[in-house]
Amino acid sequence: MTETRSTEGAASSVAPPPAGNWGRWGAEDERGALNLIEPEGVRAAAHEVRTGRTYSLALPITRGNQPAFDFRGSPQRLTLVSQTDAMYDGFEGGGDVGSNEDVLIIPSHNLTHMDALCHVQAKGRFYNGFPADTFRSHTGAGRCGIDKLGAFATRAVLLDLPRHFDTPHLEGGYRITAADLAGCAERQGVEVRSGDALLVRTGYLDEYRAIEASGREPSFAQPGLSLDAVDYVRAREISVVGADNSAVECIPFDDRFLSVHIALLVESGVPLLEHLWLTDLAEGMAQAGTYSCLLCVSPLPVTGATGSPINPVAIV
Ligand code: UVW
Repeated sequence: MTETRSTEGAASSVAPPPAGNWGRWGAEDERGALNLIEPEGVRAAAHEVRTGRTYSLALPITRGNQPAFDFRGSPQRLTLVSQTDAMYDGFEGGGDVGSNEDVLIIPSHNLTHMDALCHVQAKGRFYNGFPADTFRSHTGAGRCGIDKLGAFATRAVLLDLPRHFDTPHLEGGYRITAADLAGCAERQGVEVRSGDALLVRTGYLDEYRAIEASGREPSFAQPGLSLDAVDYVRAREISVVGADNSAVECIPFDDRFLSVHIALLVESGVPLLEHLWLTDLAEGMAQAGTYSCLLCVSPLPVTGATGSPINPVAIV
């Protein structure tokens, strides 16, 4: 189907990329592969809960000792008012009462976060062919902002690659292939279904923590999905991909700069969840003898934002 759009985000002429999802859910769609999550699938996902154990997949939001690209800076928790400010003194009985409040400053692509479909553009286009110049400094994303994705719940499958390969973590730069994912799923005895979230554990965060604790400098290279693994995601109609590394994809990048971001976010409309803490979940799932669960994710509805901190909750 050939779609048309102008530079204002309305219709002119743009051909969808091959093997992508442009136009699949309509010319105005900004939710991409999250459309694959049907109410029936959510009801079925609730039945995935076996033990009732709940796992937060978020890293602590602190100023230091966390993986972050330098240009993004650290999150800041700044005290706005504190109980020692005596700010209630003028109120009747207020002299005995105090309160504490913060201001939070958090780079939206630091720590555990969700990438909106406007996070990356290729050849001047976002997902579904929306022009990249619909993004403005003042108002943010005119199209495909994080507010357009919204909260979701779905069945999730965890693929624990270090366990599959019997190693503490995959090596920096390792390119995870479709065969790796398929082999891991088969070994774990789990089926991946249309609309599922795919959670990929590489062991990167465990390695990062060990290196940090030893005082050494963590490597820039990270294990992650290769372009070949994108075929696995597309073929199984996965709605969202998350991983315990910084960019879901491998670093150095496969083939070209941000190639997997382009293939998933831009071409396929598949949102990404990054810096997920998957180690406790993997342990709990191994004990429970299951690799599927209910996953609930709620990005902050910041209008026009390119991403959002998240605290994903997996219920096994
Ligand atoms: C990039 O990799 C550019 O950003 P993120 O880590 O949010 O995917």
